Amino acid sequence: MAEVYITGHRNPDLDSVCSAYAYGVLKNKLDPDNTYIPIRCGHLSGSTKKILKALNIIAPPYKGDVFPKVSDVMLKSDSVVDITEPLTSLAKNYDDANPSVIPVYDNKEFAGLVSVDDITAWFMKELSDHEKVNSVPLIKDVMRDQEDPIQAEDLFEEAKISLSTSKKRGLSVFDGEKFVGFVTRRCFLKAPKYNVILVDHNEPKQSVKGIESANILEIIDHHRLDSVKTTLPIFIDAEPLGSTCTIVYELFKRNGLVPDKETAKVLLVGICADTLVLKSPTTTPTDVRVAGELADICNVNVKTFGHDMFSYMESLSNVDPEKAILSDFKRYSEKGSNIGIGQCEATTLHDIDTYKDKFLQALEDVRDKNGLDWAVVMITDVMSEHSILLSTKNRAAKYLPYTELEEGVMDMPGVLSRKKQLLPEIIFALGM
Ligand SMILES: [Mn+2]
Repeated sequence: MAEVYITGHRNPDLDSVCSAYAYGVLKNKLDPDNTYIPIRCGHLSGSTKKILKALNIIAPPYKGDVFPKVSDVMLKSDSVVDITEPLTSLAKNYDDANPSVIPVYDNKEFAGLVSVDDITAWFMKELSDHEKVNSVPLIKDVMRDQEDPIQAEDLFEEAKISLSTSKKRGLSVFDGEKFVGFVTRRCFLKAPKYNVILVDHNEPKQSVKGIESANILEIIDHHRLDSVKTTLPIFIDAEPLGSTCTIVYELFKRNGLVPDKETAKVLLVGICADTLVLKSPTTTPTDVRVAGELADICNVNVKTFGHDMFSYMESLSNVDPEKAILSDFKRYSEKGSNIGIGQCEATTLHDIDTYKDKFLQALEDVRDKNGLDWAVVMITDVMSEHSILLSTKNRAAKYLPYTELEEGVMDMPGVLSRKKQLLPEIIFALGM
């Protein structure tokens, strides 16, 4: 029985979170011999949190990396041996497991590790002093100084170095202040690998930290391929559809299954989010059909459901502008310029005056901190299919085909897609 993590990318938007959740449901049905655990490897934006909460969807738990940890290899000992017991009481442990260290206790409190080296050293001294062993020592008589404990959450590779540079055969492992196990050199012979399925992304730099040290089992995605390398052949389902949730639903169907009502709702959320309620130019007929089928399962109307969903979003006048810009921010290198394009969704553009100045300021900070030549953010009102572009000063800005409302603020009626609509205009302007 293996554990397999399913993760979206590091900026966990609704499609990422929802596709991980729903694919976990499907995989656990198809393969009950293993456990599939949806996770997220980044923090949720305020709006994503609000929408999930309003729809009673619990986001997958946060897991920042898939590097192997001490807790994955540490040993535990069931027997509780007290340091006041004679050394012979360890005989059973040696018989059973032949360990190089054994944890011992002082009145139920962890007292330290006693090692074969401790025991050998005591006997050698006894023999050199008296030429024979006169009595059976107590465990506390043979125990020597202890090395500092390591933590269960410590990285495997770091703990391996700690132990190999120590004179000890084993180190005790703590979880905070509590003794939880111990490691010996044998624990570090081979690094364990986490099993991971990637959804809604395939590029290693967008993925959970430590992905290069994990086994990637599958990729389910709707982005361009710039994929991680794998050692074994894997299952990949990459389709140019509006959302990963659409692909996940198709996988349910291909396996002769229908998602339950809750899972259908989660999938519909992901589709509505990525396709801006089926209005974004990335929307395909498949997305439209799948959204309809999911809406039927949930007994809702796609439009109403999607619009309600977006109405739970946080007003941009209440958010930290830099965080909001960076929560969905993509970098491009085009025509010798480094540019960054953020996108924020809003339920209305009428309140833009209340926050545009602090967003323009934050854009300059984002540009400077990230070594960019030009930073812009499109504020998109999904319902009215309208965006406003906020932009740092750049000589190419005047070549954009949008009406300038005031300095750094441009009107973009009908523009919803960064990738398909705005980016080509930016590239064109840079070439002028
Ligand atoms: Mn997506």
